[in-house]
Amino acid sequence: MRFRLTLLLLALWLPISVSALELVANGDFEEELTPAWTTATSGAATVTVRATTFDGDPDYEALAQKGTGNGHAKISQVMVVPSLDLDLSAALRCEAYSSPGGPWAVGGLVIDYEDLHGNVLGTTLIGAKTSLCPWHDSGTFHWIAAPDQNWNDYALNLADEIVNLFDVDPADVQCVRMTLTGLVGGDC
Ligand SMILES: [Ca+2]
Repeated sequence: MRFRLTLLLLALWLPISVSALELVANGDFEEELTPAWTTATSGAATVTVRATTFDGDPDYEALAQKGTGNGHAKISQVMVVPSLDLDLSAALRCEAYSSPGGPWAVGGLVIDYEDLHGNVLGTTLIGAKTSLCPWHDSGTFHWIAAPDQNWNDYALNLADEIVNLFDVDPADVQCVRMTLTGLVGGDC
């Protein structure tokens, strides 16, 4: 049996804020995922849940997981942003595996910079990928590699981060979409 799997086990704790304004609804997952978060899946063996048991604390975390076969599991939220001077913090545990010759896999947090019409202008991705993943840094894409498969804390200022996306004009960005993603193959 060929073993093709991507696992994304991640808790998102992301108080994204401008001054005292909290932009992410239910960012600690202490309430049911919907309606603040939207889940989407394709393919087999997908999981999009929240639970208290993914780390050692009694609070909730969220999991987006895609198992064997092409497809994805996503938990996302889009927010209108008054500016990109936003401090994002997230605790993530990101994993990606593939068998030799199998499809590539990605697990992580996708940050899409969008206009008001939902057009993606650029993307930052924090996560793990397998060696055949075709996504590489460009003028519209910046990869931040998870250092290992343990829980790690990340902190980004989005105005500073978007400088890495040199083909994106920050003034064009009006929305930010956060997506916990487990992805296998070219389906994204
Ligand atoms: Ca917990």
